[in-house]
Amino acid sequence: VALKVGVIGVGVIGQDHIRRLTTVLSGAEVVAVTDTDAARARDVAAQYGIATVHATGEELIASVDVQAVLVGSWGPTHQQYVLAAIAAGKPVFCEKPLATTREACLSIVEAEVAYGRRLVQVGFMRHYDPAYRAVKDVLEAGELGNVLMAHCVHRNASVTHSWTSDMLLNDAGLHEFDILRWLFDDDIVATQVLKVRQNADAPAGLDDPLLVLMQFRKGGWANVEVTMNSHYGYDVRTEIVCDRGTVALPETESAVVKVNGQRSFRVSADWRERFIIAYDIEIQEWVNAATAGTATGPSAWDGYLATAGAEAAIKSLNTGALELLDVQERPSFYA
Ligand code: NAD
Ligand code: ISE
Repeated sequence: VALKVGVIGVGVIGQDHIRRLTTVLSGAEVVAVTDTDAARARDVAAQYGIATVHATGEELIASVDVQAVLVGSWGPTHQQYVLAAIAAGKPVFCEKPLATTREACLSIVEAEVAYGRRLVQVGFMRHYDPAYRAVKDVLEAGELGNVLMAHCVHRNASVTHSWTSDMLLNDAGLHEFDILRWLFDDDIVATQVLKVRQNADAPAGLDDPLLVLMQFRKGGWANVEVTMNSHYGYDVRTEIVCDRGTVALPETESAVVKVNGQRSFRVSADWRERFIIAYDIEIQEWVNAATAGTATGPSAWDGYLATAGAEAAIKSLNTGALELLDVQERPSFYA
């Protein structure tokens, strides 16, 4: 019997997840949607044959027809919906960020711990990307020794004028705070953000690009370039430097063409194209776990630490200094 899913927020990623739940994955059926843009919710429901359009997220979560909740609305709305899902005892997949402040994330962590069983999975899809998983497998095999450094790149082709400098850190950069903790198998203790000469095509006032440094508890360091106006495409790169070698994401997932003295390959247009397989695996694993009455993958604790990292980075953007992450002890629940 298919898991009955309700989706809150049917913008770009909400619709993309509905598409994959409906036409790609197995074991789930989208039975309800809601969006503050009611006309959009009605259009999406009609397009995918979804039975019910709810007036609010709370109404959707409370519905007896909804067994599991997917939150794809704007970041500032995540806390209220994830808390409501936990209160209802329903598995919830929440797109990143888990919530936009450390305190809001902590309230979710505390609610889940009090509930006594994992219900929350956070949308850090890179954990499901075959290339990132291959890098993680190499690191875990141990032949390369300890992780010392990482050199990373996170480039988007372009952004709208609504983008602010903070978003390079708590929207795009958030993934880096999460995935580097996972790859280093270590917590980030401090971060520093360096401003770079502004890209000539970035909107006035947008600090683009930024260089983000992260210091790890065991002494490792990572540097991450975050660029929002690469022009040429969406490009995510990571090279991990270890005692006895390095391991990196491949330059491309596409075919490499050599002709007329040139070598070339396609660069992804955006995150939807680059991480399409990762999103499919991520949401399928969420459906499987929710059907089994549990949650796996990136947890509320991971969401809390990523937001804490981004918050410290925003502080550093303003002070120019190395800023310590201000975080709680990890509850044994998330060991
Ligand atoms: P979007 O603006 O296209 O869609 C957001 C939708 O939420 C809109 O339809 C909006 O009307 C709706 N909404 C806003 N407030 C609401 C509320 N209170 N209740 C219900 N609906 C509400 O944005 P998007 O690009 O789809 O991003 C949505 C979320 O997904 C963000 O948190 C973003 O960071 C995340 N995201 C994650 C990835 C990823 O790679 N994992 C990629 C893109 C976006
Ligand atoms: C977007 O919200 C994402 O999460 C993408 O993964 C990221 O690369 C992009 O910069 C964000 O805007």
